[in-house]
Amino acid sequence: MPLLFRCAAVAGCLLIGYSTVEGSMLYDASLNTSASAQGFTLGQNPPSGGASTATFNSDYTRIDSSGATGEQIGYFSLNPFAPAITHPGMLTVDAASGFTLNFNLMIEEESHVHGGRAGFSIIILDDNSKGMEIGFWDDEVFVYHDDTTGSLFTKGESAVFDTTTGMIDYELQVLGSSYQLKANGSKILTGAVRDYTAFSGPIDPYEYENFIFWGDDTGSASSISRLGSMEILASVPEPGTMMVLGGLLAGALARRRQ
Ligand SMILES: [Ca+2]
Ligand SMILES: [Ca+2]
Repeated sequence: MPLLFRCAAVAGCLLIGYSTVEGSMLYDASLNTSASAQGFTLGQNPPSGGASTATFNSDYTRIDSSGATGEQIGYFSLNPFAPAITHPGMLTVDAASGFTLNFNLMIEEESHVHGGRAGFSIIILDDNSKGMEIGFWDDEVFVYHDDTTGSLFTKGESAVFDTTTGMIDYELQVLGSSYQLKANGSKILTGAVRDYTAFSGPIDPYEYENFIFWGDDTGSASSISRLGSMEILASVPEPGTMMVLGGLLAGALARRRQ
């Protein structure tokens, strides 16, 4: 519900910096088409001949990199070889105004060569390349440090959490300089929004803007995962956002309808 209308229900409330919320479903397994058909780009390393697979049905996309830990496989919201090719449903998101990523995920199994990597990750970056990379083990969820909260891509805050019990609804909320991650409605992680741009490489996805990745992005871990859906919600600040309800609100509503 747009915050404007939620606020409007409270007589006499003061509108300070109100915003509307825009939502976009980026992947919906029930459509029974691949995530590629729905706008994501599948990336694999090696590009061909690997053992890892991505398959889909009407309940989830299943990514299996368990046969080759050194391989990487996952879905990008933009084509890493042609970043102008983006998921048509991706929104402009900004931590300052706030955004939420909802996803429905089960980890069937995960293994890692060392304790600093996860075989399944979700990356989301805003329009300033700020955001989060969240790693999923079978029994733990954690956020990777950037170069200011710790050593780059080492394990940051973490929660002991069983990711294998079924399809779990995760909600990642980012607002300002902090985030929180909920699993089936319960908060499991909170901390600082990260900036991973210190990373450098021939492909440097951490520089991307309005970017999402999900899958196995490391040569040091593997997983089998099921992703049922992914939705992005972005708060959009309205201009002229300080007014008292009354005639000013009526005017604002009239303008919004134009
Ligand atoms: Ca891997
Ligand atoms: Ca960089």
